[in-house]
Amino acid sequence: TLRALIFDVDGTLAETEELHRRAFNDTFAAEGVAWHWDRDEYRELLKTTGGKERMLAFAAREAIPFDAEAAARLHKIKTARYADLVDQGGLQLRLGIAELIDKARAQGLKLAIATTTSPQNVDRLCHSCWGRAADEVFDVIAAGDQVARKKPAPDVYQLALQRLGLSAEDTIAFEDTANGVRSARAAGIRVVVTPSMYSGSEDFTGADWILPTLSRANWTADLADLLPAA
Ligand code: XBP
Repeated sequence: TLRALIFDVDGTLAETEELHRRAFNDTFAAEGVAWHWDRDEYRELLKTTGGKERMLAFAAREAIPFDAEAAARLHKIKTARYADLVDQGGLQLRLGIAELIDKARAQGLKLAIATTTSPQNVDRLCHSCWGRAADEVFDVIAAGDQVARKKPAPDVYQLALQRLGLSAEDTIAFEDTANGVRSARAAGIRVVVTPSMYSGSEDFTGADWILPTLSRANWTADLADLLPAA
């Protein structure tokens, strides 16, 4: 039986990656780092999950001297900048998310997050989009730095399951990227993909469902039998 829905954040709850990209670029400019990531570059860099890891991967590719300490320092500034950008408003939940979450709640399902980003960023998004703190919207929040290996490793989904006190068969994951699908599947969790602005051309092999959005029309058709009757 289905007992919980587990959501990825970036690209799944909302199209956040342009704000992340801006926060990175603003940080580079403010700190006198001569990097600028345009959309094509960022699409490529998104293959590395996690902001610190992404900067390290970029530096390695460009053979620029850069270490974990430098990444951590810049990332702190980037996270503060991202929070400011989210607080300015303009971020919207993707189509169907608010309704799906309300319906899941009404049916007694638990709600969880399995994300590569930080709990602070999840909280800013929840304040901006729901007007509520993250722990008022979700029962469990499993985040990137709380596990050893980021997506596509299963760690963050395993942590979410552990905190929910459920097994994989009791849950469905919602993702927007190939890395996210691999992570959820590696944890044994069925996964719905809604491709996002940056992930549209990825290979979602392994996904149980691919839906253009989670709008009511899509999930009643495809997920109705998985969601317990009201
Ligand atoms: C999204 C990411 C994140 C964000 C940046 O993964 O890869 O790294 O781009 O977030 P997911 P941080 O959709 O699995 O959450 O800079 O806070 O790491």
